[in-house]
Amino acid sequence: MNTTEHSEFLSFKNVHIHDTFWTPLMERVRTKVIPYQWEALNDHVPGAEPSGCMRNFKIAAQLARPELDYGEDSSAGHYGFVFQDSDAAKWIEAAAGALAWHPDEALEQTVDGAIDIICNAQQSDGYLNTYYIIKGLEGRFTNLKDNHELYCFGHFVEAATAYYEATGKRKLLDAMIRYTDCVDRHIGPEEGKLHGYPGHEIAEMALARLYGITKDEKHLKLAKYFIDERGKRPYFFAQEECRRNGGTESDGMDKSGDHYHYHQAHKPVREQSAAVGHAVRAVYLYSGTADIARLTGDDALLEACRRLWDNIVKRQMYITGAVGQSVHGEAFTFDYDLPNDTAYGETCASIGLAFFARRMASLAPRAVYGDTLERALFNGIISGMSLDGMSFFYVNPLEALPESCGKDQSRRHVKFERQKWFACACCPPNVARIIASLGSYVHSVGDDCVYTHLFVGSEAKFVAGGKNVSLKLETGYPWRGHVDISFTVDGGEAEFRYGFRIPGWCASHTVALNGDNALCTEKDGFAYIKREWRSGDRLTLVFDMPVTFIEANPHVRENAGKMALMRGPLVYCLEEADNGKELFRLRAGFPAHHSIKVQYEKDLLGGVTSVSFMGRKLKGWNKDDLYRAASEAAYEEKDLRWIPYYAWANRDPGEMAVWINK
Ligand code: FUB
Ligand code: ZN
Repeated sequence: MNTTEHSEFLSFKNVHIHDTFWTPLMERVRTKVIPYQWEALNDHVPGAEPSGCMRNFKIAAQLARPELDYGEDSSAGHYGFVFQDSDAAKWIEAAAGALAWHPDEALEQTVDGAIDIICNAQQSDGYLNTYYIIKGLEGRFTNLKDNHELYCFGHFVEAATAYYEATGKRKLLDAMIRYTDCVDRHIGPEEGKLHGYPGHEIAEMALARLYGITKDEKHLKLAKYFIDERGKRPYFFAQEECRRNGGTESDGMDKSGDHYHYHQAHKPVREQSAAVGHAVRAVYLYSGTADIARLTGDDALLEACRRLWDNIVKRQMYITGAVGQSVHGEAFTFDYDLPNDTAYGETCASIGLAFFARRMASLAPRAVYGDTLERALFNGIISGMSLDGMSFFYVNPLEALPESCGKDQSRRHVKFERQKWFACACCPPNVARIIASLGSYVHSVGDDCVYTHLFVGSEAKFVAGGKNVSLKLETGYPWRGHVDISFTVDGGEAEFRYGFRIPGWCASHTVALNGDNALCTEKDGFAYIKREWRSGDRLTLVFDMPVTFIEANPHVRENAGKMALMRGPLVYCLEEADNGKELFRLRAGFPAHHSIKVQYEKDLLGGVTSVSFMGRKLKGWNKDDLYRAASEAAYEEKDLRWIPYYAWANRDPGEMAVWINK
């Protein structure tokens, strides 16, 4: 493994964002989403699905009684999904990110209060999962496959590390270290322990992050064990099922791997090469695998990550960075199968893809990782949240026809209006936590090089060339491709290489250093300048950002004869609100470039750059003729107005399409 290519992303603590695009979004998360979600976790949102999440912690901590009226589940005391705890963890993580850029005593007190309740529920041996605490501890660690114990554990480890990073407070961190010890006492390679691993991955990357703080080898070892053990024969999931049913472990010996594609446990991770199964689980696993590959220098794991990465981005990813094509199992399907109107594209899955991209970028500076990261962020992730921050998409289709969503079972999962909350509320707090921690996706620092992966207005502080350096990035991205980067070096010069990603969508760019053309070396889509940087040095990057018509690989049968539109990192779409009904009757017609109108509209959808040009529309048709002779003359001119995909479904509900006929 070429460890000289490794780098570590700066923490959100060290990258202060002030960006024309992202700051309003982050502020929305801080001032609206986080308070709203706190209300939701406490069942205080009228008309929304109850969560039961904080109430479960109170019952587990014996601070509340279980018999309050929560419907059928109330007799058993625990309300909601087995993984309800994870919503609180994600909320804490989001709050941690927000506190890092905007100190807020009241919010911090609320989080501290939540942590007190959560820690009160912790058992004397460190165990902390409300489902089993309430339902009976004898059941714990008996169904790792389905019951999300290690998923909730992983989310809490993530929350604890984030809150510690943001505030320096250790209460939750120490609680999670104790919980890790507890898990470690029950699961591992030693005789007498369960040779198991998570049914829903995340603990792998969470433990890697914990190790980053504690440097305790035990934490890294447990994460590595989860990766190494997964998919080995005989299958642990089969064995635990037999044990639950009163059989012996050997009863599960003959179960085939086909049962475990959903969990990516059909074969050892090192042997996997195609993304399969539940998409969120998959991308979380690959993210954790990339962490362990880097931290342990394991080439076989790195190769597996590269194969899985290629399979996703070259064959199974939507243009929006959505992944997981099918509602059945919320899962990947097969290469080039990318249906637009039945797409699943769970918001959490795009978030997981961003996690994976960040980790792959940490392993080697290749532009494709940052390209994918920004593709997911600017499109499939933020489409998950309304512009007012008060409603959310779980599923992110690339085409919506309201009538079909209501009348066709196979499209029931597709919504054309965002919802306030969900019984399974994994996505809203996940969007909040990634946006709140955006600072940790911008730059990474390696042995002799500092890399910029995302162009986000910000001020970053780090050590390079032995000096304290601050790097200020100013940009009008994603509307304009102009980026100014200025350096401040404490105490003279600092020699290091500085590399920035040349976005994959950009065909032509210029780089100036202190006003003069700069000579850069380029490798894998990064441009590099090595010099003694000093205060006042300024780089000016100009990325040409024309409107681009995109085709899909011809194997993507759903997009045959169709095109999509991008400008910079943004994918665009057509909506009924601008273009009328029956978007499927439209044709783009490839206008000459000069007749494309690109216009920043400050009053449209919170301020967006729209794209308009004259396309064509199939003219009237007698409703009683199901078929007729085809004719080019049947088309009339039609002005098409495109808006960024992330902003769809923020006006009157209606149709939407990303891909239309050429
Ligand atoms: O299983 C926990 C979460 O719920 C998953 O990550 C989501 O896909 C949803 O199924
Ligand atoms: Zn989700």
